[in-house]
Amino acid sequence: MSSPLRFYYDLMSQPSRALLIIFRLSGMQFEDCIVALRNGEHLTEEFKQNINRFQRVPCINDNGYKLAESVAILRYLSAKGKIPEQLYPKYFVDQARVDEFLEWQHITLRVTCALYFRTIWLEPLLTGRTPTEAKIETLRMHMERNLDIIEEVWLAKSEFLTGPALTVADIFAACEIEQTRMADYDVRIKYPKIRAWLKRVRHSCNPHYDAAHSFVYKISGTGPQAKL
Ligand SMILES: N[C@@H](CCC(=O)N[C@@H](CS)C(=O)NCC(=O)O)C(=O)O
Repeated sequence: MSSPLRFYYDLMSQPSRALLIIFRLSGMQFEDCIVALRNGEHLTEEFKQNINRFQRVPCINDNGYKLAESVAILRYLSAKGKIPEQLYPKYFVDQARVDEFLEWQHITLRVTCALYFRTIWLEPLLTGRTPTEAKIETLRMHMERNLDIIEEVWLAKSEFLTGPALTVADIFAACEIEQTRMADYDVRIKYPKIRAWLKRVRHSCNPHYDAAHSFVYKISGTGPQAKL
């Protein structure tokens, strides 16, 4: 007998939130397996042996089949018919456009937003050391190089990143950008198109978007409605 898909995640993790929102929008059945990264629950030998050999989240266990990497998980579940094609197109041309974004974002938007968050919020918490102003400035510049590309290239001609409607590309990107709120970065100040697009993404994904970002809102002290 098959058991429901187990989904391991932490709401502090950007790709975890993206998959959670996608799963909820897809109406998928799954078992919530929350992993508290802050308590090092992923660092145990048991987690490594039985859940994810890379000791990261998100990851899944689909009736004994273990898989890590958010984009691989998305493609696997799409191939199984679990993700609606409005979110991840089946037609190869449209799918390639979404894939283009997913491949682009990993080493650009994700790396630089995550590094900004880690250095300004997470590392001081873990080590007690705060980064220098010069370091913050360099990280901000690197991150903004990619935010510029979102504003000027991806959002140049369309309401959403890869066309006129929401896809998983928007959800992955929004979750990365929302993470920077916790490092007191407000993307809305410099980027009017990103600001309007984030509102559209949130609106298209709610109530799941706000639920997935509950910790981000709480820690940053800035709800989605916060004024500049
Ligand atoms: N490329 C992976 C990234 C996974 C990842 O970096 N997960 C982080 C949380 S966002 C994690 O589990 N970190 C735990 C650690 O590094 O100890 C994906 O897209 O799933």
